[in-house]
Amino acid sequence: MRRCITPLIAIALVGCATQTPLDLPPGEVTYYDRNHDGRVDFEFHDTGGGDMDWALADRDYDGYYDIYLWYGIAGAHIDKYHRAVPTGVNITPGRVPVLITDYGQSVAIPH
Ligand SMILES: [Ca+2]
Repeated sequence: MRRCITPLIAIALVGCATQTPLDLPPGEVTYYDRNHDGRVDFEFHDTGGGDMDWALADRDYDGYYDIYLWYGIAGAHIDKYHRAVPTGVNITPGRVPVLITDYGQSVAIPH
């Protein structure tokens, strides 16, 4: 019986895990160049609902996203993420459409 319970608990825990960008609806995607070096470093996904929007941010401008942000009513959930930033996409001029981006790189990202 114990062997049956352990896999069920594991499945239940996975089911409760936070959604990753792969699970989230892509919505309308816009790209930003925050440090004006010509390379994308912030990708915003507008899903049409304020509590479902999400974004990817390259915190150190090395060409790879470092975190994803999932916006909710009480702020943003931030977690690690690693993927090369896209090339050949249209960069939207101006500031990103959200206030919370990466907290100015001053907040530790959970492991
Ligand atoms: Ca950039």
